Amino acid sequence: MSLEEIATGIRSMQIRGAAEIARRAAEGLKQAAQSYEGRDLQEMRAFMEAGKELLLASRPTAVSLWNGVQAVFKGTAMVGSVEELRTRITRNADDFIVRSKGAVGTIGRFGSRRIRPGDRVLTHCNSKAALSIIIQAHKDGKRPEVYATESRPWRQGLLTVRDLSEAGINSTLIVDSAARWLMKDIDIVIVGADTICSNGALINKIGTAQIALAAHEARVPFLVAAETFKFSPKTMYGELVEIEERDSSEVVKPGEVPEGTRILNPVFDATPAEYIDAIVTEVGVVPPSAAYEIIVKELGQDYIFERN
Ligand code: RUB
Repeated sequence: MSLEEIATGIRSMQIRGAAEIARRAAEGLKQAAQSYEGRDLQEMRAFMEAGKELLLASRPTAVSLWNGVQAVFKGTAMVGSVEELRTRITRNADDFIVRSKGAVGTIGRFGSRRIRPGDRVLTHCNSKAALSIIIQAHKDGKRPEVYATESRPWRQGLLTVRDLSEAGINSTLIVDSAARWLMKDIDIVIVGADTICSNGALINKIGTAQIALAAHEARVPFLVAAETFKFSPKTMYGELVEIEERDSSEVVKPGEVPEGTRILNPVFDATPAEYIDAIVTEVGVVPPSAAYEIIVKELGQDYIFERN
């Protein structure tokens, strides 16, 4: 797939989910580097930069895309030839993809320890990291009873129940507005992350924040499954996370509402750190207050230039 096709796929949601977006972008940049046929280093740098900008403009909220792209370009300023640049980008992209896939498995194993036999688990949207915990707990013989929200308007909940079914887990689908009603019967909530801010706030699929609020009210533990590349160095330098708003056609069909009705379609929201019990990462299960440390230790070195 060309970078244009990948960017279009991300924009149109054919490629979706924070980790998958990042991996596909890394793979695309690698292919682009390998397809460059010129011999001019400056020209190749400009070609790769254009590709990077195209990908970064495809969806604004998930920092995984930005972190993935940064990882691919790591150390490329030092290289002295087209061949070196190609090799460096290829190696970086491969490393990022392997590490990110490995992280999902590790998160599953760490997170499964937080699930007790027979726990009733609620999840939202379709997060491969959150599902890794649930599926691992199932494999560990804990037989969790899983509830999935529909996740309007894209209905990623249907993907979740399918993923669960393929793993041998029968689950229950609920409409989003049933989350608080159901909370009295839930033992633990597990969701994924698009971005974790330096103050520990979670940015994830719209509706996550109200599920967290309902969990907090009902004293139900709220767990976030997030690879370290979901943490945002940009927020450490003061940047706010842009919440993507998508087209109204995703919410209503033409003619369904009176003319002049405004449709708001924000697709992510922010859950404050105080509603999060723990974040399961591949480097450990941490409180949201550790976000700053994770950014500095796992990602910070690469973003030193941002300080200026
Ligand atoms: C997906 C979503 C997921 C996170 C984490 O939103 O909010 O919870 O991206 O997913 P969308 P993962 O469908 O709009 O991309 O754990 O798979 O990275």
